[in-house]
Amino acid sequence: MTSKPAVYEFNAAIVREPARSVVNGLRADDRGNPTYEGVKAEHAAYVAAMRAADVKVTVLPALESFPDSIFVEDPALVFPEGAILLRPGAETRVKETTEIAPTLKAMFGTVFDLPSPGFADGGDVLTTPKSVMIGLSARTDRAGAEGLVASLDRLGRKGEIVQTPEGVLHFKTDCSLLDDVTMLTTERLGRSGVFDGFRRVTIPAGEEPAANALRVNGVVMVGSDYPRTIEMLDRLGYKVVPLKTTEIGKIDAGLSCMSLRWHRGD
Ligand code: CIR
Repeated sequence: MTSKPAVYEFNAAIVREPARSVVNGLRADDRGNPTYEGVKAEHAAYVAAMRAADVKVTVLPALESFPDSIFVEDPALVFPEGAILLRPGAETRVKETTEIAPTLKAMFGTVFDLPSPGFADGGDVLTTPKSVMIGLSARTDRAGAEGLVASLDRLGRKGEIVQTPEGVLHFKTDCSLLDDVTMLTTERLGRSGVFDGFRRVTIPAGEEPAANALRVNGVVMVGSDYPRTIEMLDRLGYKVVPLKTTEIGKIDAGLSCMSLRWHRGD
């Protein structure tokens, strides 16, 4: 008998090539447009790191009409048991769900739609061994979160509604799971008490965007612009893979956003 994979064990992922329009991606504060070439290079390195971590990556073509469509994490959620098509909270992103739906329907036996009404972005959803945490934010409202809890229940998963810190794009902008019991978190999110059942590793002040790291199998992918976070995780014994996120950071993205990941049974 084989044991159940850990929630950070993945053998399959979906990514989407950046479109040239990615330079017009949504952002809260304008620090200048990212360059297309820069985003493309960061995306390519990310895909290579996924493959090096033994993940089979399916690469979808770019969608020029959707500048933020490289961030495939937001329009859907995937689990070994099935997928859930979400309704992103930004108007320009809602139809990304329609674009990714055929791929998910071809790859998963079970695909649910988020019930109406409400909105939910995958960036607000953190799967842990205890529950699937859903952060309320400007993108995920109460109705969307409650609909998602109902969809998760149909997949046999427990949803838990929490709060994303004020002014933070997504719940996972500020946290990531490092292992079964440890959460990497910003000080502001850790302070809220949502991770009281976890061991907490706090991001050094000034490196907050590093919180959107990504544990994949034996490695933790971390933005290479955050040396103190990298050193801290290294000292704690994690095998860190630094990846450049400078360009995607200009449109408020980090490392979880660029893939949908799951453990595919045979
Ligand atoms: C947006 O504002 O929707 C994109 N510019 C960034 C999305 C990042 N996605 C994520 O954190 N899951």
